[in-house]
Amino acid sequence: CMALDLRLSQVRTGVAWEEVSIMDEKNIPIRTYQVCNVMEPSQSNWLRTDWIPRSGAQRIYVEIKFTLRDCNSLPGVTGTCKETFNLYYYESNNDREHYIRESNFLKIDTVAADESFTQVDIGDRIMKLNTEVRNVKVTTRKGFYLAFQDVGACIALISVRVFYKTCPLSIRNLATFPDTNTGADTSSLVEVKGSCVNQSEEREEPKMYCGADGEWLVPIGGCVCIPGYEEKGGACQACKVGFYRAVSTDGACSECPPHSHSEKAGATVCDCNPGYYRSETDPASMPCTQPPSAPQQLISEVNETSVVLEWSAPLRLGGRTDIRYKAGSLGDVLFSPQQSGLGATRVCVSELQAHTRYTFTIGARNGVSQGHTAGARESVSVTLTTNQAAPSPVTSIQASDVTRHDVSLAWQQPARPNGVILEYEVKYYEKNQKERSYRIMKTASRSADITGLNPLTVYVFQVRARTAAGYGEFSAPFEFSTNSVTFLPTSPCTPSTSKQDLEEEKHLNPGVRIYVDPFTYEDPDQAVHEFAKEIDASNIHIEKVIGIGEFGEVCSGRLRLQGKREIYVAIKSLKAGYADKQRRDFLSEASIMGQFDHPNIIRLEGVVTRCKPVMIITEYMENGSLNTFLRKHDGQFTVIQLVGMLRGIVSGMKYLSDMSYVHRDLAARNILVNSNLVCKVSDFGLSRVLEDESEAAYTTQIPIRWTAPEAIAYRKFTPASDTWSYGVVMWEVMSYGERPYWDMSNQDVIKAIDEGYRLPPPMDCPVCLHQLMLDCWQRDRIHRPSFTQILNILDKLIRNPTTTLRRTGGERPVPTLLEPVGGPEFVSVWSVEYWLQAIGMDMYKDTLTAAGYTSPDSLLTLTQQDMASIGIVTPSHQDQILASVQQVLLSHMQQIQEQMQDSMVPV
Ligand code: ACK
Repeated sequence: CMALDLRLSQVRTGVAWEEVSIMDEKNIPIRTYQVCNVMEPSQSNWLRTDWIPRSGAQRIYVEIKFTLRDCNSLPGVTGTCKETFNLYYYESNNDREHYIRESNFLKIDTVAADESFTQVDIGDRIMKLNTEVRNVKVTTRKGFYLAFQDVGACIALISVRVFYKTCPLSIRNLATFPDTNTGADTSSLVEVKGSCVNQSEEREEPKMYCGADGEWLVPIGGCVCIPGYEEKGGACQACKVGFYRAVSTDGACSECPPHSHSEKAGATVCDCNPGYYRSETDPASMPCTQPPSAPQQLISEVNETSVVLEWSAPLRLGGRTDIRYKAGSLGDVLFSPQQSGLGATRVCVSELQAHTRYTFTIGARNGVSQGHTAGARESVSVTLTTNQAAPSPVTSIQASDVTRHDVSLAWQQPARPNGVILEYEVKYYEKNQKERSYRIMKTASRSADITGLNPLTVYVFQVRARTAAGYGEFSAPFEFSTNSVTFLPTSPCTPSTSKQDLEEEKHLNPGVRIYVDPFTYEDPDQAVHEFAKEIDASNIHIEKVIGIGEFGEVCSGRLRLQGKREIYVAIKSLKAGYADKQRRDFLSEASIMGQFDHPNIIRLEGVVTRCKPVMIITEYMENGSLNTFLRKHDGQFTVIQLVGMLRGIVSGMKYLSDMSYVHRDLAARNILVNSNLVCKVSDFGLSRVLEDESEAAYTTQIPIRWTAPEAIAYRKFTPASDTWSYGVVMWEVMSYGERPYWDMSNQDVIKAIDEGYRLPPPMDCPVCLHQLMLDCWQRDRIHRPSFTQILNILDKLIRNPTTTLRRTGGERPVPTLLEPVGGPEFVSVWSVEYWLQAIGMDMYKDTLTAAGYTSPDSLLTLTQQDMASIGIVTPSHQDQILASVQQVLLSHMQQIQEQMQDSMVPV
């Protein structure tokens, strides 16, 4: 309760009230107000207090102590004697009112004496002391006055106490609630918001209600100690050293889990002891743990060219249950169910080479392995040798040179030959005859010329390979139809199809699109309109000349077609005064281009043939031709960007070769680059094919530096000769537009190639890319990779650039001597250094070279003892080197064997 400032001494007396000093029961003098007009009727004697400020209170309490004479105890009193008095109040802002009219006061209550009178000695009288409390709402003014009205009783006011009630400052659920005045009504509840104590945060908004009697009611919500602190006696105290509290919803601080500690009070997490770790997802309550030790008892079971590896769990799991295993091996092998993240202690390895030594490692990892080691080796390994196995099926059969009776087939070596391929067997039969009657042909090379077929007949071809281990499975059936007409002599080597054939082809082989030679049309305009859209010249807006082409100017400009956005285009025009033949040749490019639809082939928008000049409209390539573009930006691209360009080109070339189109002039100058660095194959002019083929005219037209030897020698233009050119484009790209063979003469280039020399790796060119170039430049065209294979290889490099593209052949001065390949020792592109780098053992480069191990042949005799004697002592390193030596030797032996076989097969 809070007392209000009441000064009794200043209570104004009315006419009848007297201020009297008396002694209280302890003989202390007190002042009282008395009245006792019991003999006269109609009494109304008023006594009021000074102004009392209400100090924010809304309901005040008045406690009155008084004595009252029992009318019966007064001798001779008539009916005028009363035993009650009235209590009044009046609210006011004025603290100094002299006169307040009685009618302005509002009555609080009539007060009567209590039953239980207390006896009080006042002077010589024994009185009974009454205590009465009344309350009233005071909300309208700053303060109030109280008044007492006597109506004819005999009263003495001993004391008047005025107070109001508050709910006292209190802390509930870690929230502080301030001292709060109670409400105005006897039933009112005042809502109060609490504030969180130090080092605590709100869990749910803390609230309580202050009741009319000064009691706090209904606590809601509250606060919780922040992490690192715990609740003690309504406050938040820091966790002691060795304890932690991670989240505010936890209970008290907890002792640090095993293998961890906290050095300061107030820890939210305990740090791991040295050598122990926690993974990102481990809760703070979990003990710190360790990486596992190595798996144990690795055993292998070889089944031909697959292996089952089984092992048991490590000795020490490091205190965790999330152990996973990872298998490793050198080379392209297939792990199932997968290579890493293995939950079970078993993995199957397939697609292994037959008769080959492999080393497999099994490593154990858990949630804390990343960046930490268990101190000891975490993996076990096993070395084994696979058994003999038949070759895997032949893939990618391709037909070329199709005539009425003949077809040339070529195919890829099986992905896993599993030994030296002794021969291939081609089985073929007429499709509608099924396999009732078939013919077999055997060949040592990867191609076969099949003759004596019936015209316009669908044949099914299947090929299988044989090694010492026997025959492999047949390839999937490959269907092809012989022609009804023979080819025009003008395009002797382009495997194209006449219009009539195309119709039949579509009928026989729905879904396979083959390029149609526009020269099989009698009317050249019919051909061009079959494949190209005629554009009205008024829709073309020529802006500027950007170059000179074979037939006239090349301009840039804009094209607006109805209902389409305006686009930038390149416009090739045919210069005035042309002959009919030139018009036909010029438009043949559009007839060819119009058949293609691929993101890496320049797109034809249309042609203008109905008015002059005759024009070919193509998409506009902002960066112009690739060779000039690269020269302009010498050294400015990353290897990945360059490989990205090469990938685009090969993707376009694959599309062309799938359509059976042979480009014949693939070179960086005929690749165009747009603003996004997308490369597109262009220049489909047929003129070079159709010109007068007399020897002299012919060779002057052939781009010698880009052309495969067989195409130079006897005009054998095939997808494989395009592959040769692609190798040269790779070299141009990696050397930023350098001229192939620099300033050597054409004759010298032909001679050098014939002698087995090839362009060296450009500066900073990754080894694997130069290797791919060398593959494209294989003398025997059937050994060159197909565009599909090149595309796959580049995709692999792009997907895994750090391990594949990082290795360059070092900085080489350019120009330099060409590198010999295919010399008598067949080892030119192999080096100890690259090999050791590839298997991660480059630290032994000097050791091995110093001991004379510099070629695959020299490694033939290498043994564990040899290695130990020259200082390679770590058993796992010895294993790894030996396993890899086997593989190196095997692939070299195979290569040599193939080259020897090929040299025996007449080309
Ligand atoms: O190297 P460039 O700038 O790119 O010079 C040649 C020139 O015309 C003669 O062929 C350029 N050129 C050809 N076709 C296009 C095209 N579609 N977009 C942009 N430039 C082109 C080529």
